[in-house]
Amino acid sequence: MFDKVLIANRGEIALRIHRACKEMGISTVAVHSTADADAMHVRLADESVCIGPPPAAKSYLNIPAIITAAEITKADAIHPGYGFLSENAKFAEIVEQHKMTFIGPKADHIKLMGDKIAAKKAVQKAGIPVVPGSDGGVSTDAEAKKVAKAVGYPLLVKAAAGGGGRGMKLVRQPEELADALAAARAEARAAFGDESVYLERFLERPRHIEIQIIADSHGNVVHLGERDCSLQRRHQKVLEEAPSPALNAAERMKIGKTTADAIAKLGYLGLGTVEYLYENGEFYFIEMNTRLQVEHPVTEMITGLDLVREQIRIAHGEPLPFTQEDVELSGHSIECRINAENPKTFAPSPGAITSFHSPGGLGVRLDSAIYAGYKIPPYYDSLIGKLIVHGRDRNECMMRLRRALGETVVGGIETTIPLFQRLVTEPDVLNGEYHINWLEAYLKGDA
Ligand code: MV4
Repeated sequence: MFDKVLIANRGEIALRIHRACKEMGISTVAVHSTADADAMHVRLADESVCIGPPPAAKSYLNIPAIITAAEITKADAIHPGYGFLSENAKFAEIVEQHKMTFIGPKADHIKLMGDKIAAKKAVQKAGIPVVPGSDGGVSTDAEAKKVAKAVGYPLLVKAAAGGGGRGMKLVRQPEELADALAAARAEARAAFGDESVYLERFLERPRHIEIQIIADSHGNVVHLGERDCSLQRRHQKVLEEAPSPALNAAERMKIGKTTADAIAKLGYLGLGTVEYLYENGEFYFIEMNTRLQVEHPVTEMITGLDLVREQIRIAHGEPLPFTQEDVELSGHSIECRINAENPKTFAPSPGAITSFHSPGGLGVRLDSAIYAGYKIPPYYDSLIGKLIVHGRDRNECMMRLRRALGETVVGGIETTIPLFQRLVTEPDVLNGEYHINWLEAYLKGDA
C-alpha cells in the first residue's frame, strides 16, 4: 500500500480522505492556502504544506505548487477530492509523469467524459440509454433545423464543454432555434473556448438519479445502487437520498447492470457516477462524473462500504474485495448539505463559528471540518458540513433526520439548517414526490 498520500483539497472532503488514510495506516500530507492555516484538515494531517494565497487559482488549483509539495514530502499518491483539480485530465497526467499515483480514473477517461458530446456517443455505443437528440455536435443552422424537426420541441441546446447546467438554452419553438444556437455558441466560446454544441429533447419534469459504479484494474465493475439528487437549487444539490423513492427493485437492478456493463466495456477505472434523468419509467444518460462525489456517503450508509478506502486500494492496483452479489443495499440514507448561507436568500455567510454542537446517536453521521472558534473564510464554496442519516427504512431515516437537525448547533453564522427543518415536514418530500424543478418552485412559493 501507499506510505503517504497528499490530499489536494480542503474542508470536509480533505478530512474525509484523511480519515480513510489513517484507518489504512497511510500518512497524510495536507496542502492549504494562507486562508486555511487553521483548518481542521491541516491540524489533523501528519504534515502540511502552504501552497499559496487565498484565491483557489493560486493555491488549490496551483499545479506546480501541489506537485512540489508532493515531491518535497515524498508522497506516493495524490487524492484530488471533488471540485478543484479532481476532473482535470492534465493534472492527472502530470501527477503520473512525476512518478506518483493519481487517485482517480485514467486521464483519458477524465478527458472523454469532460467532452459531453464524445461522452454521450461513447456511453451510447456501450449500451447506455441517452436523451434523444443530435447524433454528435451540430455545426450549421441548417443541420440543427433538420435535427430539431426529427427530435421535436421543446429542446435544449447544450455546450460540449459545459456540464452542471452551464451553457444550456431552452428552445420551445422552431423560430427560437437560430438565436438560441448563436447565444449558446457565443457563451460556450467565452466560457470554455469551445463553441461545439449539441441538441437534446427537453424533459419537462424528470428526476435526477445517478448510479455509483466502482471499477478495479482487473476488469471487475460493480454498481452500488442509485442516489436521487433531484432536490437542487441553481444546479447545486441540496438534499440527496439512497435509494430513490421512485424506483422499484427491478428497475434498480436493470439500470445498475446496464451501467456497470457499459462501464466495463469502456475500460473505466476507479469510482464513477453515471447521471441520468428519469421520467415516465425511462432512464436517459446526461453526464458521467469521474470523481468521488459530495454525496458519496449516502451510498456508503446503505452498502456499508468505505468508498474512499476502495478508491485508494484500486489506485494501488488491488482487486475489489467484493463482487456484485456481495453488495447488499440495506435501509435508507439521506444527506443534507449544510451551507454557510442565509436559508432564505442563500447569500453566503462566512465568519466565526462561535458555538458548535454536533448531532449524534444511532444512524447519524456528520462529515464536517468545522469547530467552535473556526473562522469560515470567504474565498471558497459555502459547504461547511454534511449531515447524513441512516434508518432501516425511509420513514425511520426521516424521523432520525428531524431529530438530528433539531440537536445541531452552529452559532455565529447563518446556515441552511432551517431550510432542511422546513423540508422534512413537507408532504411532497415526506412522500418522495419531487422532481428536478420542485425545490425552486417551492422556494418561490408555488410548490
Ligand atoms: C436536461 C434537462 C432536461 N432535458 N437535459 C442540468 C445540469 C446538467 N447536468 C443537465 N441538466 C439538465 N439537462 C434534457 N434533455 C434538465 C436539466 C436540469 C437539471 C438536471 C438535473 C438536476 C437538476 C436540473 C435542474 C435544471 C435543469
